[in-house]
Amino acid sequence: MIQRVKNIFINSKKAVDSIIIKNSSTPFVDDNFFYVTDLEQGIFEGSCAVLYPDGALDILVSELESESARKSTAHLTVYKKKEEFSVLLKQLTSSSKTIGINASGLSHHDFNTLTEILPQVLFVDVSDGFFKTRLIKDEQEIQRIKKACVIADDTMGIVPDVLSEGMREYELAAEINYSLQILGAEKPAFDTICSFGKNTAEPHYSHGDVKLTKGDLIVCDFGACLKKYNSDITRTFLFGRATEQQKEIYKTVLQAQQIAFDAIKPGIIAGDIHHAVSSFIDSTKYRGRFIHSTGHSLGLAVHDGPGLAPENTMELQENMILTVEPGIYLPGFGGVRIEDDVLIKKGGMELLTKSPRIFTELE
Ligand SMILES: [Mn+2]
Repeated sequence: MIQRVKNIFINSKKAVDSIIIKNSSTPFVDDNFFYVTDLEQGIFEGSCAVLYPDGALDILVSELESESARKSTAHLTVYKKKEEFSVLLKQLTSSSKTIGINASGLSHHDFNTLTEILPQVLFVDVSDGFFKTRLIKDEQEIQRIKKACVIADDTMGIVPDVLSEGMREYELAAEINYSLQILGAEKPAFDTICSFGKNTAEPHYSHGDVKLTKGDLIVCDFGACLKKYNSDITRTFLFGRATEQQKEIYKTVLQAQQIAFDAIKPGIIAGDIHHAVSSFIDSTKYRGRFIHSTGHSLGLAVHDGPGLAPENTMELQENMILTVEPGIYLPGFGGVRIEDDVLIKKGGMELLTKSPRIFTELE
């Protein structure tokens, strides 16, 4: 993990003597703590990591997490009482005058605590160093995300078999979550989305008690979390026979996704991919009905950083992993979204999720 730590310093615009990652209570535990320690288990509330420009890493954890922490190659210091935490953190950072923090992942309360413990230190936000480093995945990260994608694909495969008339959205969500976990995921990557009928017009609807009826569009959007890395996939099915309009919307979304796939390669500006997709949808009668970004970066967090968003001027680079997920949403009628995860490679991309993308009418 030495290289990850070094890269965070290299990718930060501001030079600092060391960097502190400080976790609060869940859900305010910084993913970057797991990024630098490579710990796959544990919660690590209140824990702290100190990073040095040469790639060295200290972690400061409570006794509760000490056994889990030993699985990291980082140099470990254990504190028993809260007062000890301050003393030990002072020792670890004694030669640092300027210390970087991840302002995007540090609570205001914890920032105040740090300034109280280290009153002489100048704290500088180096969150750019974290997110730039995490955008480019190393081999271990790619392998974990690929495995998380296989679990998501295998789970998508069970959806047609478990659907039945009158089934409720939460029942389908439960089947999906069970499948993810029985196939080896630690947990669903996020609150599984299963929407039926007109609820499919709400992109972030999770699931409710609506019953499945003939003619419904079905949107399933979920992912697997494996060793803290995530996949994210969406498929839209049709229960019964599709109308011409449902078929047309689906075809339009599928074409929009293909436009992105054909354009994605290193050197292309992320925002340009989004504009190609959205201007295609806007050239059809569904103008204005694509209401979110084309995709996001994927990794330790499901929304791991900027992706194929309209304002994103970053160039795509090899070993980025992004989602590609165009959709069309008609309030009161329904929506269609198709989402896949892609790895940017030399000259193009590799599709990591492989579930069929044809419009499936299920009886
Ligand atoms: Mn997504």
